Amino acid sequence: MNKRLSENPLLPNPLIGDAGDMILTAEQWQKKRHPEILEQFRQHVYGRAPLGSPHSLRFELVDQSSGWMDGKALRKKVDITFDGPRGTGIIHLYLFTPVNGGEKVPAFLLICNRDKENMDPERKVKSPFWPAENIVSRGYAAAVFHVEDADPDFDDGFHNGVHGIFDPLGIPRPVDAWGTIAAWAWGASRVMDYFETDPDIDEARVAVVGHSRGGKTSLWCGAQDDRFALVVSNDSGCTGAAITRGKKGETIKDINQRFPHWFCENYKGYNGRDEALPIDQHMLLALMAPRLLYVSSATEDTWADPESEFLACIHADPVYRLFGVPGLEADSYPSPEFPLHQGRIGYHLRTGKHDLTPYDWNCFIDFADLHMKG
Ligand code: GTR
Repeated sequence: MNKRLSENPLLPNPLIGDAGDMILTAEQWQKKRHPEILEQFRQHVYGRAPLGSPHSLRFELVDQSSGWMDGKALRKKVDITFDGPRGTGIIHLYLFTPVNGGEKVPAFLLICNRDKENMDPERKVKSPFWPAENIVSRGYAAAVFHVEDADPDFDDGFHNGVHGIFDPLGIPRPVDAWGTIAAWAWGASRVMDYFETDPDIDEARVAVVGHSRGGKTSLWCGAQDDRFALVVSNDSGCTGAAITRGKKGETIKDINQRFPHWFCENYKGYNGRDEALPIDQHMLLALMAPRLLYVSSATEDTWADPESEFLACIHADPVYRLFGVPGLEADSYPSPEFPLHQGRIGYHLRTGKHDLTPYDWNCFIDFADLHMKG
């Protein structure tokens, strides 16, 4: 393995606690180190959601119909509604489940950050971004919601979306208040709340998938919500799967300047000062251990920096080993189209541009078949 990929003396060690203590057992990790790292990401990067599942949360099945996908799928449309002190919000979930004689099925939930036509519930548009027919044909439910239902993706001073509904009025916004990525992650967890009530879904085998800004979101969601058995990040790059220290392409400063609403205010204090952060993104990945994690990159996606995404997997691996399971099984940086699927961290590099493609989806499903179906 080349030097850049195997060593970086500046990287914080996930297995050394805040007080300098060595973490030697899975139990110490779970009880002490996991909460410490999660707290640091809340405080310095993504911000703190003011609540988990609201008491007001309710699910309305607005459509249930059969005969979809040549009779092989059932479609549900579910409105996931919540009230806060300053309004009501609705996440519109679309769900196709394979017809299989009543057995609960595992599911892939996509956090959709692209145009809504990519998630067409009528299936007039069959976008490769969400290949629902393929997902269903392989025995998984295909679920999707749009990020905009949780929070529109622009900087409005946090007045719209779930920030506007739940944030207290009349006090200055805390420097660690939740940003937009945290709001989207909160939305994905509310979908999991729904899955726990759906008799067709095996809630113990649900994957959350996101591309790019959606991939940053799936990682932050999975880090906080261990009900997700598999967390998939595609081309998530800066403040997603990619190690920040030594990263090529997008930097903390770039991302905070272009998307000032994505992270908490504190994160802007690290513009040009990556090394001052007490954490790095391999520690975010390590928060999934020993659950399943999948990171994918594309050769031309230099803004995200594929090597730094791979590097994060390498440096998350020791935490998986603490649990007695393999994390990333790799001797070297893989060639394109040579997916690494043996450990509990999967990785592949795809030839091509920044995108979420049928190749990527097939790899995620192959990985799920291997680890989640047995
Ligand atoms: C880019 C941003 C990336 C990535 C991407 C996307 O402009 O710099 O961090 O999130 O958008 O979401 O497609």
